[in-house]
Amino acid sequence: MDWSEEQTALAEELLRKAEEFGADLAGLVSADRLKNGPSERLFPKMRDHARDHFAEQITTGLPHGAVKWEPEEKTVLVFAVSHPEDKPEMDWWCGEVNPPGNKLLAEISRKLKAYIEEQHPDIHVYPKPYHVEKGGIYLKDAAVEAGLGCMGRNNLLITPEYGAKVRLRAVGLSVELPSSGPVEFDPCQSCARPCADACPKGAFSETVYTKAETGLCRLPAREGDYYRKLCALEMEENEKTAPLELVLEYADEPMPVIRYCRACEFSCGYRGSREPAKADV
Ligand code: B12
Ligand code: SF4
Ligand code: SF4
Repeated sequence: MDWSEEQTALAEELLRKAEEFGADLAGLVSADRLKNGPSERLFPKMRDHARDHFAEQITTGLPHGAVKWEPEEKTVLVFAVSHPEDKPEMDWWCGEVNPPGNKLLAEISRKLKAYIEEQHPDIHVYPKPYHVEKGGIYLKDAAVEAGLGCMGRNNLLITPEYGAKVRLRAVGLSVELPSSGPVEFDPCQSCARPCADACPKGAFSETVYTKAETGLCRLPAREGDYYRKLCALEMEENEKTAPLELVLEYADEPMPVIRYCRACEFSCGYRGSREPAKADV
């Protein structure tokens, strides 16, 4: 497609704004490119839907795993916030309190919506919730297609700047804009895969899906060897064993602080260009 000067300028403006509002990385991708993408297509074929309590939260009225799109959504702006190893609290759940990293992501979405609706009132903005079951999208697929990085052998988005240590969010836009991806980047090609060895549940030790069986060439952890059920088991244990701690910022009573496993993320051998060297962490 040939893009007008206005479309190109608007794309640049919105990406710049996302960064001004706190995103460390941002990209654009056409909604059509994401519809019925690899994650959505695999979902009904999954060996078991671990943590199926997500299914209880379906508010879209669609089958579990299906993505709800508004008819006028044309482009997705997907952004990332760095979650460095030396700020683990960005990812902690204190009781029911949203982790600080999650709050920041939601705030960026809100600011983008307010800004776009004020400056470009003809554009509708659809902030995407975290859960696909509640109207969200598959964020890693979107980030790869928008050029933020690639899918790693740890089944996480790996970005050139921050490795896998990012969290994602997106807003849908009712305007066609040029896509910013995908990019040529693959740190896994020449890597011994320490991420897989680091998993406390051995979630990468078995081929769960094959191209032949699923008809898909994009599989979890690329080769189909990420087993969601085992990973989810670890998450459940993290919840059950969360220590009671006093976090004065949130309450004056001790509450459980859940630190979900990040071993496959922290053990990734790739160090992003904007990350400090390991010794400095
Ligand atoms: C449900 C969920 C979970 C569940 C199930 C995970 C799963 N993968 O099935 C549980 C609770 C187990 C979980 C665990 C974790 N999660 Co989680 N999770 C989600 C959620 C809400 C949906 C993911 C999902 O259901 N995917 C569906 C399945 C079918 O897809 P999949 O296993 O990822 O496999 C697909 C990709 O690999 C893709 N793919 C492979 N190659 C290629 C190539 C291309 C070009 C493309 C387009 C796609 C593609 O195709 C596969 C399907 O065939 C997303 C948020 C969101 N809305 O997207 C966060 C999300 C994926 N989780 C995230 C994180 C960080 C984690 C954990 C580290 C825990 C933690 N501390 O937060 C672990 C990591 C597990 C891992 N190594 O994959 C981040 C990932 C950030 C990143 N850098 O990638 C996300 C995006 C949330 C966020 N706030 O940013 N998660
Ligand atoms: S988050 Fe933990 S349990 Fe899940 S795949 Fe990664 S290392 Fe394994
Ligand atoms: S440890 Fe190596 S194989 Fe695993 S995600 Fe990082 S770069 Fe890829």
